[in-house]
Amino acid sequence: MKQLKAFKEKLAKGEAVYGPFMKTVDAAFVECAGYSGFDFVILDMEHGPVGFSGLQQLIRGAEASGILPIVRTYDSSETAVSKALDLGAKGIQAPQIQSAEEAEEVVRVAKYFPDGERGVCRFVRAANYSSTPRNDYFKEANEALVILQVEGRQALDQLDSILSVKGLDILFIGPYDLSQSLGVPGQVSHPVVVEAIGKITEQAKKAGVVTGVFCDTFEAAALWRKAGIQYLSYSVDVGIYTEACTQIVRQLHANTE
Ligand code: 3PY
Ligand code: MG
Repeated sequence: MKQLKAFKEKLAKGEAVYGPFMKTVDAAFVECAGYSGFDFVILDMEHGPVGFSGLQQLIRGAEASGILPIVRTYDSSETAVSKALDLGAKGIQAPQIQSAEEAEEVVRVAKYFPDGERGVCRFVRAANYSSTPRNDYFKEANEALVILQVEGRQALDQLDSILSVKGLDILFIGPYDLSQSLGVPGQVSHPVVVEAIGKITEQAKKAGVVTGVFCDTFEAAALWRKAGIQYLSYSVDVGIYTEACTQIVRQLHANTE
């Protein structure tokens, strides 16, 4: 998929990539994100309602509108990861990784031989239901991104070993869970959270690992971009829609009353 190649090229050049989390189950929202110029969408199975049959429609929407479909898996188990990839996700993002062992396990179930031991089936959507020649498919499939979320205190203590895991493409920082684990739930711009994100970013930079973060303000996006974070997940479809509706209602009242 050319979007995956373009995405990787941007990261290799030190550029930023942008995309929202998606919690809606209608592919139209994914298409809107694609047509508006975002680089990727994160289809959220951890906090959103989508199941696997809905997920494949969202992935089709991403392909139709030329945006890279990444799936945040509901956990880091084998089925959560490999089913998302079987349906055509070009990357998986596993939540709540606390140790190098957990990180290695995600890589193991996300990659085929020789990089891992992902369960093999070539009669899946990702292999065009067997139309893709098998050797091409296994090789292409191993190009999918492995993104791991660190968002707990334990992960901070284990960071160096997590960063050394082979097959990790992007280390993603979840500021909301991180804020809770640091004792200031929801306060994502609290100095202790900002300091922790800064430290993680620096540590990852030293290890040569690309970082990502969630932000829901332009100020946070600018701050973290300046710190060197490249994978910027900006807000959530439902939040973006709510914000737009609120502004429209406010404007209508102001202009018509
Ligand atoms: C967090 O902030 O905890 C995330 O997982 C990002 O959505
Ligand atoms: Mg989280």
